[in-house]
Amino acid sequence: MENELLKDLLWRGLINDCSDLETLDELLNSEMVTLYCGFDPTAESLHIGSLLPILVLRRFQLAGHKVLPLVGGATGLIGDPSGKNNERSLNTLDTVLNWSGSIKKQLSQFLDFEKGKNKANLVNNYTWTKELSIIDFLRDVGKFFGINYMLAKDTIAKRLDTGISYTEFSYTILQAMDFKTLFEKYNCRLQIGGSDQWGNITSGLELIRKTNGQEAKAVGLTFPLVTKADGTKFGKTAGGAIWLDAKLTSPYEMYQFFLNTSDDDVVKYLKYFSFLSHEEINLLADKVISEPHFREAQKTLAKEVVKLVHGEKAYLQTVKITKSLFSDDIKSLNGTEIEAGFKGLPSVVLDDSIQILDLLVNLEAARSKREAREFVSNNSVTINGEKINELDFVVSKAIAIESKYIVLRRGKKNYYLAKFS
Ligand code: 383
Repeated sequence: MENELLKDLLWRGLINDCSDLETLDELLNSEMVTLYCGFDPTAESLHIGSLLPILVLRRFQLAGHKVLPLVGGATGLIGDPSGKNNERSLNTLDTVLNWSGSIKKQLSQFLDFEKGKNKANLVNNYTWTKELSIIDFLRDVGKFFGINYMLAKDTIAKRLDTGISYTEFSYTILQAMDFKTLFEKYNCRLQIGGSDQWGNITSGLELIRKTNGQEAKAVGLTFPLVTKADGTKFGKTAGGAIWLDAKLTSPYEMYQFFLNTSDDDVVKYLKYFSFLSHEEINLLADKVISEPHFREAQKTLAKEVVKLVHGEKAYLQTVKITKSLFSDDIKSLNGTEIEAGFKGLPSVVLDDSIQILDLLVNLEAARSKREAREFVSNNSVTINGEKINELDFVVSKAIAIESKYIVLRRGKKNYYLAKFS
């Protein structure tokens, strides 16, 4: 292997499968290669699972190649059976077009659409799929897909028992058409995706080979799906999925998510999700072994990802929230920071001033007033960082941050949030 980018991807563990590594190596070394990766609009935001593919696109762009992120306006209306055990429910055209818009915005954040001859170009398969007639589709495309060939595809084979509709069965042909369309329109030679996309990517290679001739050289490349050493699913937390949209997952939450990475996973994730050099990552890998308690690798990972996804400013704010919470300096936080730092914690809305003992019970920080009394007398309750030891203390708007936020801590680390309406 000659190509520096491929060597880097290999080192980072980002190559799972390639239809023709030799050709790809040659291509990447000799020209600016146009490549694509597709994202189906299945929610209003992309989630952490899409971050790896986006960053791989970014690696290709930084190496001088031309990337075409594709929004699946059409395929999002059909539903990819890959990796799914059940038939998906269909979303309306309005919803999918709406989601396509927000996904387009999110993708723009990671790739350069403005400068240079390799500036990224966003495409949407709705453009070429929406006007295709059923007769043309069956005659011009369907003929190239043998039923046996399709049934042998992993994602389809796996669904034969539980059932698969003709709709989802056809999905792979739509994705194949995309590859062929981009190949012809933009000389797009490479499709990348997670390993779950192998079947769809090879469908495209098959269609191009059959319709554009033997010398039409197109290549498919997949990277592994992100896994966790303990076997649980990456990207899911008790609070739900980790989204790339700051309104759905705050930068602080994302920071905490990566900070919690286990020692067994952290080096792998640094390779996947950061643009740090091999030397920097090797150094951090050594520290995971020699001084794991400092968690420097985890801190670096969390910092790098939050900076990539949300920017430097959001990262600094995250650090501020983390420090303030750690030192109980709640009063230095503003409302937005409190919302970010305490999202998902038990909370109540207050209409009026309330006695501390009642608040403890309301928040379920104490099981009874008697227990609440015990906590206060034991000095184990703070409000906005200040110890409360009067049993008849009244929590009012006047002491709330921005006249709204009351952060209650019981014991060392049980936090609760009350908000004045
Ligand atoms: C649609 C039309 C194309 C090419 C690709 C597509 C989308 C593709 C798909 N991808 C997943 C998605 O949209 O479903 N059929 O959520 C995920 N991708 C990437 C990557 C991944 C895949 O967006 O493995 C994770 O993120 O390929 O599951 O012409």
